This record gives sequence, structure tokens and C-alpha cells, in this order.
Amino acid sequence: MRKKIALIGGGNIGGVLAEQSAYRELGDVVLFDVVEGLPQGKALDMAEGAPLVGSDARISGANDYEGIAGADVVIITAGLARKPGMSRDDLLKTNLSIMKQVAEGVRDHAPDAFVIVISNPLDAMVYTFKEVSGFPKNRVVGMAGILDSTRFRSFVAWELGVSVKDVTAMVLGGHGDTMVPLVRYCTVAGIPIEQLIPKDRIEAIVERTKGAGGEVVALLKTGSAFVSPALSAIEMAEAHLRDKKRVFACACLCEGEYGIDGLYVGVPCVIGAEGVERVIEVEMNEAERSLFDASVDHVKELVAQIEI
Ligand code: A3D
Repeated sequence: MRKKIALIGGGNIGGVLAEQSAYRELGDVVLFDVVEGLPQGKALDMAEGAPLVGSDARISGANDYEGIAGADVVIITAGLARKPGMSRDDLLKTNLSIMKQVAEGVRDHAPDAFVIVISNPLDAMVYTFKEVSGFPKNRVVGMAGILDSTRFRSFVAWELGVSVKDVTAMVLGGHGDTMVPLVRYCTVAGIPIEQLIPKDRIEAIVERTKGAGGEVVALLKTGSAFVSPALSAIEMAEAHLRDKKRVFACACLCEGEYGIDGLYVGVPCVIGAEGVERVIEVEMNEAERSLFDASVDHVKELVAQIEI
């Protein structure tokens, strides 16, 4: 039997998630949204295109939670996206009430799912989902570090004129202005970028990475990035469904790791059949650690505003 993937939120990211999940045949797809007709219309369009890519995955739309019953993977993008001039944190109040409803719907209809949260502000939203659903921590994870890392990888590849495939990078901490691109852990085919790129150019790449989401928002004017966030979450879903044991930076519940007590923060982890199978603790020097701690403090302040 095919796996079932439920996508909560049928907007920009939800649409790309549906297309990629179905066309890669990760499983049958249900696109859920509160707007009537939107998920059904998008699903029908994609289903009609499926013969062209040879996909037999079924794609459907739903406006009630019965539609997601028994899902193996749930990816959540429900909520508002940023507009120019807004920070991710400005979305907290509105998206908090949406996330509470979503967590109840998923808890009641897909109690065994592996859940990937994308809605912003990410670290606060994934925390909210975990608290409301009561799901175990290995089955609730936030997508952010993988996206921030892929942006970092792109900028390094463009700078050096090398394949994106050969660049690995790791961006840790909260998903916001305080995120921490770890330069020492960025390599091209194993060669540290500090041997390949001058210091001032690395600094520019780090700054561009931190502001990369905002750069897209400023250009689009009506919303935020949606292709690269969807592709990032698909990597995570695929790692789980195919038990790949991939290592990504994700927002994981840290309980002792990195000295953090009960917060979702971007850290490297292993994703496989069990969901988040373990968090990897990397060594940081004093400067990296102080940036990371400042980022964690920011997440702490955000989470302190949440009333469940
Ligand atoms: P958008 O295209 O507006 O889609 C959001 C969808 O959510 C809309 O179709 C809404 O109708 C729907 N929705 C609203 N309330 C509910 C509800 N209660 N239940 C179900 N669906 C609902 O936004 P988008 O797809 O561009 O972005 C979605 C979210 O992802 C936003 O919060 C963004 O800020 C966030 N985002 C996060 C990242 C990260 O890296 C973490 C990157 C990009 C966007």
C-alpha cells in the first residue's frame, strides 16, 4: 500500500509540496486548506498532469480533517506569510491560533504521522504543534536549517563556479535574523571554504544567507519564497519515508543537547524511519557558540510569548 502524505495549507508552498510529493511518487497526496475549492482545484490540475510525468500517485483536496485520516507524513504550511517590511516574528499572533487548530486536527485524525512544520515564526510554531498535539519529539520537526543551508550552498557555488552538489553547509540556531551559518563547517568536496574564498567575500555570503528570505520577499512583494522551502521539506519527508538516515539541520526539540532545555532550535540531526532519530552535537568555538547562544535566547523570548 502506498504511503499517505497530508499537506496542511494549500497555498504557495503547499502547491509545490503536493506537486513534488506526487510526481516523485512519495505516496498519495491530500492537500488540505480552509479555502473551499482551492485544494480541490490544485489537486485536480496536478492529477491531470500526472500521466505526463508517469506518476500513479493519487492527489486530492480536502476542507475537513477527515480527508487526512491515517496520514503517514503531515507537512504544515497553514498560516500567513511575510510581506515586505515584516519580520517572521510579526506573524506570531495570527499563526499561533491557526497552529493550535491544525495541531488538534492532526492529533485527532493522523495520530501516528511524522510531522514537519514550515509555518513561521518556525521555532515557535513547531513548539506549539508539539505542545498541543502531545506527539513524541521524534515525530515533530521544523523545516528551516536545511533551507538556510541550501541558500548558503548556492551562494558558495556561484562564488566559486563549482557544482552545487559539491558544496555542503550547515546553518544552525533559530530561523530568523540571528541564524548562525557555520563557516568552518562549509566545504567544497571536503575543502574548507576558508581556503578557497577571501574573508570579506565569506562575510558577504554569510550576510546574504541570513537575509535570503527577506531578499525574496522584497522582490515578490506579495509573499515569501515557496519553491526552495517546499523542496527542503520534501528532502526531509523522503529521508523519513525511505529510511535514508540523512543528516540535516532541522528545528529539533533539544532536551539537554547543546545545554538547551525544552526548546526547538536548528541543530544537525539524523532523519530516518523513526523520524528524528538523534541530534548531533557539533563542536563550536567561542565566537560560534556566542552567536548560537544569542540565537537560542531569541527563540526563548519568542516562545515565552506563547500561551497554549
Ligand atoms: P500562503 O501561500 O499564504 O499559503 C498559506 C495557506 O494556509 C493559505 O492557502 C491559507 O488559506 C491556508 N490557511 C490559513 N489558515 C488555515 C488553517 N487554519 N488551516 C489550514 N490552512 C490554512 O503562504 P506560503 O505557502 O507561502 O507560506 C506558508 C507559511 O510558511 C508561512 O507562515 C510562511 O511564513 C512560512 N514559510 C516558512 C519558511 C521556513 O523556512 C520556515 C520559508 C518560507 C515560508
